[in-house]
Amino acid sequence: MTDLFAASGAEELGPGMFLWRSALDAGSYLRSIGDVAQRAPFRHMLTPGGRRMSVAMTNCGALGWVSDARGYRYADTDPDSGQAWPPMPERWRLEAVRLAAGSGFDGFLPDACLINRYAIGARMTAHQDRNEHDYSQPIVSLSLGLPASFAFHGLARSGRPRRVRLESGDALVWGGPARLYFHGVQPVGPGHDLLCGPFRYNITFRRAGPA
Ligand code: MD3
Ligand code: FE
Repeated sequence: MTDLFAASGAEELGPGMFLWRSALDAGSYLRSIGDVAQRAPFRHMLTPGGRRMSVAMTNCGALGWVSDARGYRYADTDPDSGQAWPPMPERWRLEAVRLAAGSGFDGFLPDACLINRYAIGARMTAHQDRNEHDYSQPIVSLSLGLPASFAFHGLARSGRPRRVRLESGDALVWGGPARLYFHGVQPVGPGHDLLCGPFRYNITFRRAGPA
């Protein structure tokens, strides 16, 4: 923990990685997730290899992350409806920009917001996020509902990862040298969250398109 960020409440896990504990009002986020999901329902996408992802996903914002037999990419319409993704709530965007700036990343311009829903047992294997144009822009992630063990490596997937338990209301900012780190989520354990029931939600804000 650096003194600079200790004062503002973030823990610097490593260069470019900032953890903000209890930074969010989970209830208000959950309501907005419901609004997005009414227009763009959660769905289990297929990996390029044809496997059904255990995490259910949807998106809001100008661009949304999609996966299918053709690969991983960002799309400006929901492939299930042919419609534009629902707009990114302005309060979400402002919060993401504020968290990025508070972590040392001024000028964050998110145009994509991926919403992950983990039922009990759902997980995300280690991967890099590299479908975005500009790796100088950070990724801001918000966790709601059931806790999960988040695991991260460095620029290679090798070796034993470091682990962080993410709880409802926590925010993570990844930029600079950490932007291309391998990371994943261990299977979510059984439990019940007062707001989110048997689910964990993760919202990630990204700059996906060109500046
Ligand atoms: C580190 N989501 O959607 S969020 C993803 O909890 C994703 O659902 C996880 O990985 C989740 O791609 C982790 C934290 C996170 C997001 C993006 C990163 C960490 C990151 C990009 C680079 C390095
Ligand atoms: Fe990721």
